[in-house]
Formats: sequence, C-alpha cells, structure tokens
Amino acid sequence: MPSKYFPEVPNSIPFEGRDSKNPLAFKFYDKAKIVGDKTMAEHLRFSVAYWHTFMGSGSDMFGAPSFNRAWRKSNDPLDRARATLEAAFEFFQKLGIGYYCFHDRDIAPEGESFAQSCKNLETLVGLAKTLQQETGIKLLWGTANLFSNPMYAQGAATNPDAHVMAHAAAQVKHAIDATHELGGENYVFWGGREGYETLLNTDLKHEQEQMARFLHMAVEYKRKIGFKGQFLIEPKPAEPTKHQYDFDSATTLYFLQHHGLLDYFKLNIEANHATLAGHSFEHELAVASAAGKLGSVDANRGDMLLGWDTDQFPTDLYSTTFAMMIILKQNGLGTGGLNFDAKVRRSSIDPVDLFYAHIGGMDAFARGLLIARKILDDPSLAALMEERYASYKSGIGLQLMTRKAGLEEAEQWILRNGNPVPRSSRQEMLENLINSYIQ
Ligand code: XLS
Ligand code: CA
Ligand code: CA
Repeated sequence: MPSKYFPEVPNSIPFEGRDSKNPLAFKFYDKAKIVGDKTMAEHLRFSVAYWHTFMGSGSDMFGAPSFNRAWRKSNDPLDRARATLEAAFEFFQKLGIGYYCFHDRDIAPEGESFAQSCKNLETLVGLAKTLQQETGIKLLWGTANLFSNPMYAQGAATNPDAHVMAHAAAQVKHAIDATHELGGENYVFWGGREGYETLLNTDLKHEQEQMARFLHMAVEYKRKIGFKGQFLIEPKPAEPTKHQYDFDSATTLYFLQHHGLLDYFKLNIEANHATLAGHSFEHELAVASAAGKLGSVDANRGDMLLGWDTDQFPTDLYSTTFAMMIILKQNGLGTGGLNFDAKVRRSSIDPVDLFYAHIGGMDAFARGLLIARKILDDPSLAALMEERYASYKSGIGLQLMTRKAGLEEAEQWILRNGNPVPRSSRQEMLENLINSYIQ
C-alpha cells in the first residue's frame, strides 16, 4: 500500500525495547512475544476506533475544527469516504494493529434518503472488504450511529414516535448486515440517546420495554442471517442524555436478565464511562466478568478533574495493570479486544500525533499485561485471598455456604462461640506488593 497519508511514518512501527528514545517505536508492545500461553497480540487484540482517529476534526463546543486531514479534503462525500478508508488502512498497517471498529455513518456518508444511505454503506463495505483481504486486518465490531441525526434527538429504540423506532430498526439491520459481510467478530449496541431528560414527558417503563423489544428483534435477525459475532452492550451513565438506561455494568446486566436477553449479550466496558458512573474502570470490568459477561473493552481514560467523557488515550499503568489482571483471570476476552475509543487532544493537530497516541496506548496495555502476569504468578497474592475467605471452607462457614445453617443455627452457633475476633485486611501491604511490580 502506498505511503500517501502518513509519509513521515515508516512502513512499520518497530519494537525497540524500553530504552529506546524513538517516539515512533514500541517500548513494550512486542507483538510476537509470548506471555504465559499466548502472544502479546493474541492477549491484547488492539483495535482502532474509526470515528475518533479518521473522522475526528478537533472541533468542540467552543471552537472550529483544528485538524487539517488530507483524507477529508474532497468535496464529494463518497470520494471523501474512500480516501478516509485508504488512510485508515495505511494507518493500521504501519501501526501493525490487527483490528478496527466503526459506526455505519463513519465509513459511509448518510444520503438524502434511507435507501441512498444503504447504498453508500454497501459501496464502502465493498471497498473495506477488499482492503481487509489485502492486508489481513479484521473488523472487531461494527455498530450503528443512532444518535447524530436530529431524528434521534428523543431516542432511537426508545423514541416516543414509532416511525423513528422503525427507522432505527432498519438502520440497525443494515449495520448488522455490513458487520456480517465484513466478518465482524462482534456487534455493539451503545444507546447514545436511549435515556431521558425529564420524567414529565417520559414513560420510563414503556421505553425500557421498547428497548428490550428492539434488542429481541436484533437477536432474531442475527439468528436468521446466521451472523456469528457476539452482541455487546456498552454501558454509559450520562451524555448525551441526563439519565441513560444502560447506566453501568450492574444496571445493564439486570436489564438484560429481566427482559430475557442475558444469553445473547455480553458487555463492552469503556474506562471513561466507568468513571463517569462514579466507578473505577476495574470495578466495571470485575462486575461484568463476575457475571461471565465481560466481552470487550473500550480502552481509554477520562480526566478525573473534569468528569466528562474526554476519551483520552490510556497511559495510567495502574489502570492497565488492574484491567489486565481481570482479563487474564477470565482467560482473555474471547472474540473481544481492546479498542482505543480515544481521541488526540484538539491541539495535537498533526497526523503523526495519531501514531504517538496509539503507540502510547498499546505500550501502556502491553506493560499492564506484563505486570499483571507477574502479579498473578506471585503466589502471595493468591494465598492472601485464599486465606481471607478460608473460614467458609469448613465448620459454620461451610454450613452457611451450603445453606445448612440459617438464622436460627447462626444464633445457636454465636451463642456457643462468642463474638468474632477482628482481622486485618492488609490493604497497605497489598498496595506495596503491587508497587513492587510496577516498573
Ligand atoms: C460514546 C461511545 C461510543 C460507542 C460506540 O461515548 O463510547 O463511541 O463506543 O457507539
Ligand atoms: Ca465507547
Ligand atoms: Ca466515551
């Protein structure tokens, strides 16, 4: 593939090790390096988010676009989309990344009519398929943009107007078709505007049931066309609506279970959405994983001083380490991956900044993987955990766990054995242990 859009970047980003000072080299991500039972690339399954990296313009609520991208120049929307796709594949190849993710409206422009939008998408999907075949780069997931068009201002699946819900359904059908055609390994539902601003005009119960029906329709369609990818739901507590229905992992799991959808979905956990919900990233991962439902990750970070969805590239080693500990413990993400749903800052205006950002994110997770593996291999952490819960293995603990003891038996036992003796949680000692591995 010609070096057209990123001429300042070599054909491939090399691994040069931690002492390298080359900003266009990996210091920790060595894709073929074996960690435990898999290569780094197999563990991490990195993906680029099409919307931020190739469609992001640097505009914000206060200012005009600040990025001047060669691939966004043509006045013809379809030509612009083709150039963007070419730039994307040049970027994926040079970076050495295996996957990408898109919204339907990222890769193809919306047309005057729904039929025209579908045609545009089919055209670009055809081109993407050829580029995937030529390069071996794969689609981690596809999704539908059900939030930008003003018709979705009051929701897509949950819109009070059935006409809008029908449009959203038609659009999702087509986005699933596109994902299927490209061999997408997952399909994501992020309910951008599925929530509400005020209860004065919102029948919350009706909207939630409507959302469940919509998801059931998607499950039926998936089965019908034989799409084998994993369906994922991405929780987020707020933004753009005040109250989003998929607030966090726990809320979403309850929703899925309540509506008979749990068997068909896993969760796609985004770090910034976790912190927006008042949780840590690892808490959200742990809740999803404990339910056997951690399917994929949107790897980014928020700014704790700002609190909103800043979608920054991940750099925090504690965060990547804790995330990788959870992912390793559940033996990987299966068909999921680590998708950099992250954007360079508005002032990072050069195309090469996109490389620096991804290299940094990939290195931060590669390092997190290495550290997490060592921590999990250290028997002292597992031994402490084992010991902390050991009292449930026998005696009254075992009776409580097996429901052989109820409230009355517990009362009799306490009367015989007296009050428990407090025991230390060893938190600081454990924090020191983690620090001894962060290097
Ligand atoms: C927005 C979401 C979105 C989803 C895909 O906050 O992160 O980008 O990941 O629709
Ligand atoms: Ca996301
Ligand atoms: Ca986000």
